[in-house]
Amino acid sequence: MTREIKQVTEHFKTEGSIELVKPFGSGLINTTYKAETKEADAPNYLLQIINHHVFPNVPELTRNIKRVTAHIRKKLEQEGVNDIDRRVLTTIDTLDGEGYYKDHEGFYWRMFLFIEDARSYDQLTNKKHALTGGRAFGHFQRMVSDLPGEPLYPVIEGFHNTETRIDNFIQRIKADPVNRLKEVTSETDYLLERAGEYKKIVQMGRDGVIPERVVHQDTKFNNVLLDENDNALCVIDLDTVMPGYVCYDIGDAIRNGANTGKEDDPNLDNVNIDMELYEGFIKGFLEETKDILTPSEKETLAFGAKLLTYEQAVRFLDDYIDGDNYYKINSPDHNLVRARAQIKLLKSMEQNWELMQKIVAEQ
Ligand code: ADP
Ligand code: GN1
Ligand code: MG
Repeated sequence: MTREIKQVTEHFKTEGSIELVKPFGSGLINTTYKAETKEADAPNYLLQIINHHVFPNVPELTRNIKRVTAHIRKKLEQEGVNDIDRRVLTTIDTLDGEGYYKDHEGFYWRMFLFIEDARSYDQLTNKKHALTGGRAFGHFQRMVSDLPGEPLYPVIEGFHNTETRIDNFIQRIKADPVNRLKEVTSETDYLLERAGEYKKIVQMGRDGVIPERVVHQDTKFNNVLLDENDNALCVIDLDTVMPGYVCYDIGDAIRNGANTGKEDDPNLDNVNIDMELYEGFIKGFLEETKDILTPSEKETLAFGAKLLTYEQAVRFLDDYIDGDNYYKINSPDHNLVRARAQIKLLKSMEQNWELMQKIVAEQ
């Protein structure tokens, strides 16, 4: 395997000679490797197999990422920022000048410059992390808010469209393809009772109450690279950057980051919203974005946290009922454990809802 992967790297315009390729990171969608070069003065690289089932149109996905990274790079240059290669992803082309390489088995590969001395955390370990995460995603939002040209390609149609997510979920429940519905009726009931409430954002967009923007849409804290002092370097994992609503980004950052437990915590007593971390994310995000958001958008931020948690519960449970075709799993009931943890987190947010709104209003 390693020899074959090394051969893949030969199709890219790299400096130095790659001597080691090893698995890297903990994402649920793509497969990531670090490719290390022999020479001390040659950079290392990050190599990924793009999940072609999740992202069917790799050329358009690649074009989106190139447009976004080129725009951010230009702005950082104009601002005179040092160390730009650590502040934005650098895409590496193939020898044919393409942004990806398709191998003989049909796998799509891509490469970035490896950002050295950076780290990312699957879980926050202190309060400052929340402020840092909020600022990082807010800064990203500010950088891409004036991306010129045609809208980005919708790489996953309806990605955070709760209306279609719920419709698909209902179809899945009806089909019950692997006979798992009987185990999960209390969870499906809980989610379907709330379906009406969670169609609100898509409706507000359709009515023109909130604008569509370029948004990241996968704002897990491990998608922020931090330096050795835990200051944010750059936002990564740009596959889902496409048109959407701003509450998706802060909402998913809180869903993922302001949880006292893990995303897949089997012990639901561990899972609650941490209101201090919540406040950190909101403060950091608004510090960066308050001048560009409309009053109506600001009003959707707290709701975004509930919305993305609701949606993620639907997505994990949908995948469980479907027989686990989407997310990588580590045990047969992993998606169910994940869905239950998201439902517990949502219940905790429902209990803290007044305070969640108050914190946004006070900024
Ligand atoms: P996934 O979609 O599977 O989450 P990511 O693009 O987030 O994949 O990459 C997985 C992990 O690899 C990240 O969490 C981060 O730790 C690391 N990583 C990604 N890009 C870089 C980079 N350019 N330099 C250094 N580390 C990176
Ligand atoms: C996936 O790729 P990764 O692991 O950062 C998923 C997100 C989910 C997340 C849940 C393209 O993110 O939407 O919120 O898992 N990405 C895609 O952990 O579906
Ligand atoms: Mg990631």
